[in-house]
Amino acid sequence: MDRQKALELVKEQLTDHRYIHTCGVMETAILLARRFGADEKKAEIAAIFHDYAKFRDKEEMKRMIESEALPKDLLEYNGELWHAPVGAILVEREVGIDDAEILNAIRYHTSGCEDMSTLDKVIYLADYIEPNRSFPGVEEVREMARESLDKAIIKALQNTVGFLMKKGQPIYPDTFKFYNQLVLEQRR
Ligand code: DGI
Ligand code: FE
Ligand code: FE
Repeated sequence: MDRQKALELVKEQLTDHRYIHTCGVMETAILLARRFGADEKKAEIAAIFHDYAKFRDKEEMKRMIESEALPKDLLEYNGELWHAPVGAILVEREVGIDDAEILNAIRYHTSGCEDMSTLDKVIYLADYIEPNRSFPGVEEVREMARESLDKAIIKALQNTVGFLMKKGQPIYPDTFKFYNQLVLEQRR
C-alpha cells in the first residue's frame, strides 16, 4: 500500500492531534529502521497504522478481547493497552494488511513483549521519541537512540514503568518481560 493511501485511511480513524503524532512516528520509524536495519517500508506502514484503534469504543474493544484469540488478562490491566492488540486485528480485517511482521509491530507497540523483532522495537521506540512528544526524559531517550536501539528502549521503559508505578498503576507482565530481557542481554 502506498503512503498516501495508508495515511488517508488512518486519518479517518484519528483526531487531528493523533494524526500529527502518527506522521511523526512514521518519519521517526523510517529513520530508525534505516539506522538499525529493519525494513523501511514495513516500518512506514506499521507506524501509520500503529494507533489505528486508539479511538475505538472501550466496550467494543473489551468485547473483542473476550471473543477473539487475545490474552484475557489484558482486561485486568490498563485499558490504554487494548488499542494495540485490537488494532492489529482491525488493521488486518478493515485495511487488509496481512503481513505478520507489520501486524506484530502494531500488536506489541504499547506493552512490548519478549523476543521483539528489530521492526517491533523500531515502532516501539519511534512511538516514544517522535518529534511531537514532550515529556520528562524524552530528550535523553532521543540522544540514546542515536547509538543503541536497546539502550534507548530500556530508558524509555524505566520512565514508563516508573511513571505508572508512581501513579499506583499495575504493570502488564509483558512489559516487565520486555524490560528484563533487554537488561539481561546488556549484561552479557
Ligand atoms: O497510543 P500512544 O499514546 O501513542 O502510546 P502507547 O500506545 O505507547 O500508550 C502508552 C500508554 O499506555 C502510556 O501512557 C502508558 C500506558 N500503559 C498503561 N499500562 C501500561 C502502559 N504501558 C506499558 N508499556 N505497560 C503497561 O502495563
Ligand atoms: Fe498507541
Ligand atoms: Fe502512538
